[in-house]
Amino acid sequence: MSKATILRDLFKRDGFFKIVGAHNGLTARLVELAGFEGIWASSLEVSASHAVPDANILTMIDYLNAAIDMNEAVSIPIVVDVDQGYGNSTNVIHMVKKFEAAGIAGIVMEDKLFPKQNSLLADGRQELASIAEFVGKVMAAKNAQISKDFMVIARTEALIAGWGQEEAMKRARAYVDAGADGIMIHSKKDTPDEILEFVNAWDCDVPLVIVPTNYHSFTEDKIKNYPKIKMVIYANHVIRSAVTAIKETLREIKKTGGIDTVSPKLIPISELFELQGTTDMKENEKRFLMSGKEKINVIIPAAGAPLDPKLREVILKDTPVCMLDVNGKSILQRNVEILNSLGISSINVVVGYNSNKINIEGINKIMNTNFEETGVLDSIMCAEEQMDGKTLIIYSDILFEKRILEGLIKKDDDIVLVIDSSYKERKIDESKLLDLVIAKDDPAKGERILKLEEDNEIIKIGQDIPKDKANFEFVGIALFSKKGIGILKKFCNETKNLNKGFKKSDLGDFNRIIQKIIDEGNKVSCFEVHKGWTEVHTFEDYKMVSSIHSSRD
Ligand code: SPV
Ligand code: MG
Repeated sequence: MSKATILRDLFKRDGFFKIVGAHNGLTARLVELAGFEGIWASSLEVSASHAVPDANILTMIDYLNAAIDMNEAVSIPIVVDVDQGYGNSTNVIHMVKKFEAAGIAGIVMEDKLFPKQNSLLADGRQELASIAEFVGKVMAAKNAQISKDFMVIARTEALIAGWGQEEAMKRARAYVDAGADGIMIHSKKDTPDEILEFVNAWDCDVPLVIVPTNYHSFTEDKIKNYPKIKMVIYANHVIRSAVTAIKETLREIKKTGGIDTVSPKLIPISELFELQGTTDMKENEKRFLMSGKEKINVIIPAAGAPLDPKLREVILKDTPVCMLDVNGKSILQRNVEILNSLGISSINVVVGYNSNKINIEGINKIMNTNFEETGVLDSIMCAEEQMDGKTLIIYSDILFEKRILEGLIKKDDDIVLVIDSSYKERKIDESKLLDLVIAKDDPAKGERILKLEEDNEIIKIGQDIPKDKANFEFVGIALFSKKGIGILKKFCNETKNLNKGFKKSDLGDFNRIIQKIIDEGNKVSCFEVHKGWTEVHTFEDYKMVSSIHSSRD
């Protein structure tokens, strides 16, 4: 339902309803939270909040922007005080177009001349437009609106200007004839007498609106006796109470020489955060920002010497595998670029063998001095300090497509391994040891797939799994939540403590520790891919990736 319809329905209800003046999103929200039915986008409040007089000094755009802020902050309708429409009928047409398009429920337009001055100003210049001119403006406004429910309420300032009851009545009737959806009758007297005289004489079937700022003793228990009054505006009490509170706070800070005594009297900062929609923002962050933009630490174990003699002797010489040049760019450089493009910049590379050859900008090198005697898991654990939150472990000798990481980091399971269902299709050297996986569910048949939602999990992982039993291969990429990385660290440290005099790969390989984690009842989830990655262990692997990766990427 549009806010214009909601406003119209409020006018159809029995009795009257109250709207309260506000000047920005926050004050409008406070009005809604207090349970009022609508917002009065008061020209007095908005201009005062800019510290300028309420005298058409701000422009239509200033009032429109303030109204938009208020409208976006609340779910109740906004009735905008549009002064005299900021000009003649031509300005009115443009004004209605703008305010209606912004979702404003209705406007109150007054029959004063431009520039107007506030109605309550003691010596204010209260010059009225001719009836004919203002009738033209009401007709222009009604003609300009698009939806049938947008409300144009005409405000006569005849009593404010001292032109008397008869003039007020003549004007109000003429504005109704011009199509006004309501009449606001305003008075600056300190009793409701002249308003009541008007209300009692009112005989049109169009609702009345009042603003009892000066005749404030006319409270709701009295207003209810006048059924022609349908909307009551408490026009400026929000900004006046704000000024009262601000002055008091400033006075106390000045007087006591600090904020110690005043702080407990104020709303906690947490309440301010809540008021400005921070909870919603955090919720949205979880839903729509990549992994809630939780920082991801990357560990790349790259300490070992290359295993394949042909690769080492012919191509690498004394370079670590991660620095292997694949068409003009090293494996590590390519992977760092993918990580950076996903906003991941905390990249820790555990180095050992010819560590001086690993020179890439934007990485943190961590030394595994014992690299000759230890394995991949020991290298990972060299970065234990860096594993203090969500952690991505990536083997140093693999190339992969960006989409794999893009999908993986959206998962929020505690431990997720990337597994590939294509290994059976690949031509593989029989002697090559693969990190095979038995997952609970088989891969889906058919085309290249990338399953994000399925809840598959790993049952077994290891190089000793019979090839015909396995349904996937571990790619060498694993993601751990803060809790998940805690589990990995706990298992590694327990293993170390068990083996006193711990040395040379006692920790076992990564697969073994994952298997242990599973065996002790922890869930290890998976992110399934079909191709899109390759490892570079051998000279043959190198020839293959060189033919795929061009120097352009
Ligand atoms: C306003 O709140 O800006 C009004 C009401 O127009 S009054 O200030 O009484 O004129
Ligand atoms: Mg006003």
